[in-house]
Amino acid sequence: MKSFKPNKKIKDNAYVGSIEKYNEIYDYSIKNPEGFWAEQAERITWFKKWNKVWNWDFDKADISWYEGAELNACYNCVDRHVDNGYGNEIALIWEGNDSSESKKLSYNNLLTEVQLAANSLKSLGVEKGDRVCIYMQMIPELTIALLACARIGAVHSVVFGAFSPDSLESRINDSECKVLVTQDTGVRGTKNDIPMKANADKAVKNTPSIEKILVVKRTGSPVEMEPSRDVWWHEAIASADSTCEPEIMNAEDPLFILYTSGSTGKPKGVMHTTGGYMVYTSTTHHYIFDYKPGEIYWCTADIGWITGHSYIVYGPMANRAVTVMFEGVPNYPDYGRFWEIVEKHKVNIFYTAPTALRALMKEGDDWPKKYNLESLRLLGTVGEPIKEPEWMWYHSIIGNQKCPIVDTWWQTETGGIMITPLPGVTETKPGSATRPFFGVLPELVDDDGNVLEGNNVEGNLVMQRPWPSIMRTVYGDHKRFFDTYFSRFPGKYFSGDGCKRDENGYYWITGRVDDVIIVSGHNLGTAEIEGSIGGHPDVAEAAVVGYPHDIKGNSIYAFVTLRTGREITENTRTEIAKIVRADIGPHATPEKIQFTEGLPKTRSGKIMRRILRNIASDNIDDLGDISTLADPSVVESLVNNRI
Ligand code: 7RM
Repeated sequence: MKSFKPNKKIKDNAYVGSIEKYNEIYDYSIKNPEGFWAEQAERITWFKKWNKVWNWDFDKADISWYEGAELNACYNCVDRHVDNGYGNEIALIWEGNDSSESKKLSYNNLLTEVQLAANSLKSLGVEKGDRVCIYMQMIPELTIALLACARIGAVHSVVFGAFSPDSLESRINDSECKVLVTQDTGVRGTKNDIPMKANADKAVKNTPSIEKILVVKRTGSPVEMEPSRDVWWHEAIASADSTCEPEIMNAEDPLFILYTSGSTGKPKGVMHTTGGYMVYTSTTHHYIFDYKPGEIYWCTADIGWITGHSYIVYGPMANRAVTVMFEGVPNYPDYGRFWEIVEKHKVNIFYTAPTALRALMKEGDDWPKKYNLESLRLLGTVGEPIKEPEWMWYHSIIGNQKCPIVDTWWQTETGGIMITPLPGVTETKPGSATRPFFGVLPELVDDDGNVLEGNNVEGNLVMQRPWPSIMRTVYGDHKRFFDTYFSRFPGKYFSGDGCKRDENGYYWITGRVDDVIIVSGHNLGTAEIEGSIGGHPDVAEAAVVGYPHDIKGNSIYAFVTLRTGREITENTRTEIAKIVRADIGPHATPEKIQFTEGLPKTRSGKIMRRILRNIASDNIDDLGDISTLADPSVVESLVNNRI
């Protein structure tokens, strides 16, 4: 098993630089959680301190942090830095879809813009507690809109800019948003007129709660404006007052809602509150990205996902970081775009998703090698298990073997990173998210809820107690919150993920537990089989699902994408089968292997196995909802080429 120690330079400069120090802080955080989280809360500027650090009862799905305290999230991300004399420092580097376009906003600039936007929202009737839906691409006004909502105590609900009008409509209706913020059209990769306002217009035909639409002019393409309802952002801010005092919010007042698709039924409105979320995102950003003043930090996620909320906006900005925001995609104008941006802005800390790494790795090493990546000192990943080939590529080709990789496990529901290496501490193993962050107490349980003690065990990943940024409820449906997360294993938070703990106590996420296939009584994790298939040198990516089999119960069906330029030969299938047999065993050998140009993925890169399961089982008449796919067109070719 390969493992990689942080080098001396990294260790010597890190906030936590030894395993002894980590153990000491971790033990303290577990023995005295209230003491630990009271101390970490000092990163935040409070208008009033709390009466009690935490209160919780998992049997009622009832959780609160910093009860009685008062703060404002926007004040913490912007005003206080200006008050402390850092107003001229850069807050946001925005990089447009085309490299000719980029912008820098200082904390002073941001304070000005946010106050104007906040007053514009107020003039449209938004009051403390109202919900504001934000449906935009990655432009600076998106960040400004989030902070403006936080400033006036409005609850934002960001809907990822590629969602359809129907998805937007149902999300607006679920939380009864009063105002919708959008833009004329959007640019992303080769798409240069994404019809944002037109989509919004379709959605609001059936959203009685929407009173006003605030429209940012991004491209200048003509859009229809309904004079009694629609207001241009630039006109609203031109007539807005320049000062807007931040609203005093309670620690447990909602900060935002973010919808996440459940395995069944309608999307869940994951609700996060203010105090605990700010403490946890700033603490994790500080220690895990080991952020030092002046460093350039780039998280490539979209703000439409939790990663963007927590690690582009709130965590970094609370820490007065320079945060990069990118409008485009990794392969436009070519596969060197990420690395061009790293070179251009001298990015020090880079945080991305395995799916992006696989897509880039597939195109070969020449793209990254064209650019100077010397500024990089720390790399991170999030979103799905990272497999060894892409981990090694990231480590050697991008990180030049000198950057620690933090493989961060967390969820929309957790609000912040939960299991992760610390850059100055952890000897990393490719594919393992390693150890819990401070204050996090994971446990593995079997399907009957028995605790699996010791090492070399595998089971369901649960949390024994809350952490400050755990979601507080499913908006409008507290019972669903309880049922989804606290009923399967009473008294514990169930993540829905399977996980093993190895001989060193390292955690390895094996994927969603609903991704388990039982073949002849053997529980097989899809992730494990996929990892094995990925060991074939021609394979770029694989997804496996089960389909019914008379004797074995289920058989395995693998969907496989080859690397660019690799051919399917008459031996490819047998070679893949042989590798799986050797790695895992004959029971895990895929019965069917279908080669495909692409896999059905959500826009955040998660494979929608439900669709693949239906194709594999020949249930092609009802594949279920495919509207949330990044590229719904792959489905047709998958169906036509099924075996
Ligand atoms: C942040 C985010 C959550 C699910 C989670 C896992 C999977 C995320 C990792 C990972 C293995 C990781 N939020 N996941 N990070 N699996 N290693 N480092 O992705 O709500 O969109 O997804 O993603 O299954 O439960 S999310």
